[in-house]
Amino acid sequence: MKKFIIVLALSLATITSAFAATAPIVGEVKKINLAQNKITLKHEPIINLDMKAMTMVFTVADPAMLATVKVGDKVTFEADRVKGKLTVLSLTAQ
Ligand SMILES: [Cu+2]
Repeated sequence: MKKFIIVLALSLATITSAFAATAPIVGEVKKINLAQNKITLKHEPIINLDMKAMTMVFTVADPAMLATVKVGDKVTFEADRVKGKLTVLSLTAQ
């Protein structure tokens, strides 16, 4: 019985993470626009946004993020639609 409960807990954890609002995405910085608070990223498919791999412009949630990366950096990031704009919520250089 105890084993069953552990298995159930693990399955629930897996299901919860699979349906999380955002998931880390692998990408590369192509362009940084400090004046407009935007970043161009070449990204892998984004499941939560139903997007294939492409290069596109995102708004960043926090302008300070733009100072942590440079063009050419490989990054992991999270993105979602915020007030209708595709927005980078977190950004980390690899
Ligand atoms: Cu895209």
